[in-house]
Amino acid sequence: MTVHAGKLDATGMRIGVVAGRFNEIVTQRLLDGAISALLRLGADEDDITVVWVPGSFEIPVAARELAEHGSVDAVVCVGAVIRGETAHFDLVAGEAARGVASIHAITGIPSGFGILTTDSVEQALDRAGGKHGNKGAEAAMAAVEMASLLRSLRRPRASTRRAAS
Ligand code: INI
Repeated sequence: MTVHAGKLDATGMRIGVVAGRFNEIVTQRLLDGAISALLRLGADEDDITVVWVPGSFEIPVAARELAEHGSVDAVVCVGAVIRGETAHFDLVAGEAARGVASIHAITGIPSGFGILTTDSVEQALDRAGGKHGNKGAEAAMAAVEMASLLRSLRRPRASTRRAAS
């Protein structure tokens, strides 16, 4: 039996982090959480690229560009979509989620999803370093684990290597 699992080890990884400026009081905290987590997992500060975009709707465009042309092992997306009185919330949240989810399918680079969708700023702050943790940090950890897993899945099997030598 062969079991694969990614490691929470970002040593030597290049990571892109895309942050939406809309609701910046929340997203700056998500970004800080993501960067702290990456450094804690062994990433070098010089290997982290941060990209700011206007809002969550624009996050997938920049994340895809980084994944395709930025020589990164993973991307982490952080944003905050907070419900207002119009359908804008659903449109922005839906497009952001769909766009981020499609990045791996299109580019083969994993993407961590740290875009909050909440009813209030308070709920968002609770999840941006408050009582419910930091979803930016969680997204960064998931991205590192997936990048590590994909490395493992793409490595030729030991038996294949033996046969070839
Ligand atoms: N962008 C967000 O990231 N969060 C929001 O809550 C939000 N709301 O509520 O409107 C939001 N809108 C901006 C959107 O992401 C685009 O930047 C804008 O529509 C321009 O394309």
